[in-house]
Amino acid sequence: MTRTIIQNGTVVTASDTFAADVWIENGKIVALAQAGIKLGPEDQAIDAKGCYVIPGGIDCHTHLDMPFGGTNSADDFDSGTVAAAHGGTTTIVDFAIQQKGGSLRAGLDAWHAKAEGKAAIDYGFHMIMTEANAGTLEEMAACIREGVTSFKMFMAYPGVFLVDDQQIFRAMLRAGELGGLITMHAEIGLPIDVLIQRALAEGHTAPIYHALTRPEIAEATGTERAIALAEMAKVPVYMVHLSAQRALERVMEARDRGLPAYAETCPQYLFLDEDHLRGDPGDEFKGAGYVATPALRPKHHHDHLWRGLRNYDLSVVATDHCPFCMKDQKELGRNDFSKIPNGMPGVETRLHLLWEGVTQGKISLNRFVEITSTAPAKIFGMYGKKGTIAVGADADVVVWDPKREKVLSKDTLHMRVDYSPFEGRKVPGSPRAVLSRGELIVENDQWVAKKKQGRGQFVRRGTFSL
Ligand code: DUC
Ligand code: ZN
Ligand code: ZN
Repeated sequence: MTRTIIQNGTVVTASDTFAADVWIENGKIVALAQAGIKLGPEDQAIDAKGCYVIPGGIDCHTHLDMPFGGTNSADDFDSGTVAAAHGGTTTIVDFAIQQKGGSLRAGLDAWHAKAEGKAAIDYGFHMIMTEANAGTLEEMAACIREGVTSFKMFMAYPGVFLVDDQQIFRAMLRAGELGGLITMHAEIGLPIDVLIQRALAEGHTAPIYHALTRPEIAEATGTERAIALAEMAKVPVYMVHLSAQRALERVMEARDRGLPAYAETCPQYLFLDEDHLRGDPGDEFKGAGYVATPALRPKHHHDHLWRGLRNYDLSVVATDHCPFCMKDQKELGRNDFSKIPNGMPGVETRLHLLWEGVTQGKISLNRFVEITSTAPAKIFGMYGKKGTIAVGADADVVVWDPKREKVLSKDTLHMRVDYSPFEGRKVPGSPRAVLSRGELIVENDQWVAKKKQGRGQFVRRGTFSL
């Protein structure tokens, strides 16, 4: 029987760092051993000398092939998952969408159809609920039985995604009965829309107005309200894409009171700031490449978010990967910032960027593993199978070379977009090898597995159990 051994590396989990070889059979980790086991002639050896051996990244927030803002996100399940793998991510959780007036079933079927035969790495789904009515509340049970155990609801985007507090509260109660988890886009969208209409009426059309019409307080208030609703329903709640100090303070306050309030942030909120939305002198529309929601914040928020990650007030770093090309897509909003499709590419660069945080002493090596893999696996019902290096786990493993520098650029990355928000940035580490269920899929920046499209499997996730 062919076995794979990852030799000479330092294994890093969320809790431990130790020298061990990792033995893999039939897609699973079967042993962690100190040197000494002899290789057979058939065994495949991967050298990890000088490298860290970490669990494959889990990006629990992506939007592949998503209709949004009058267009479709530029990566589909083929290009998006291949890009993820090149960056050391071996599992994604994407957002299926319930169309208004449609069923959860139809939304889920549509997302399975998008992913099957295309995804190159393993994937799960959250379900975006645009209506919580008797029918969809009933359907939540079927989603959970099928391994789609988390739901996203929006306080923003009136007429598109926004649901009112009563619907959110009903969905929370139902999730509580079933063991599901409600995740929230916690920005209060009704007043935001008034600010947008006022800015446009005053003739303000440039990308920076995306930030100026979505103030921090709108997110902080939404966060507080989401936590209050979850506290009333006696359920956990998870804030997606938290971007700002005051929103974080609401989460801290809740956690200090012992509430199961969780939050993720994203690399764009740790590394980029509001000034990027101003574009270049003479080319203010370049700022459109930085339009994502919530908006990028002034620089001083970065330190608060890093502190939140260190102190366990923020649990996860995901990407909210939702890429749109400048040409033809971001262009839709050239004369109206509110028509710029919302989102940025990121699924491939998350680990690279956070590694920079490790090298700068902002987070520890173990915390890096925890926020990029272990915590999302635990919160979203995959732990044991995904999210750690342990006997019995899927052999989703990254050999991370801390000395392998890389220049981030649209020309060196695999995401299907015509720009990179991090163009020209040199990052200090990169994957040397990436394995998915024991198969070597990326080595030295090259796709090396025989199969690509369709090799990824749907991950049936468990109920919330923290
Ligand atoms: N929220 C997301 O999570 N993704 C894209 C845009 C948005 O508002
Ligand atoms: Zn959102
Ligand atoms: Zn998103």
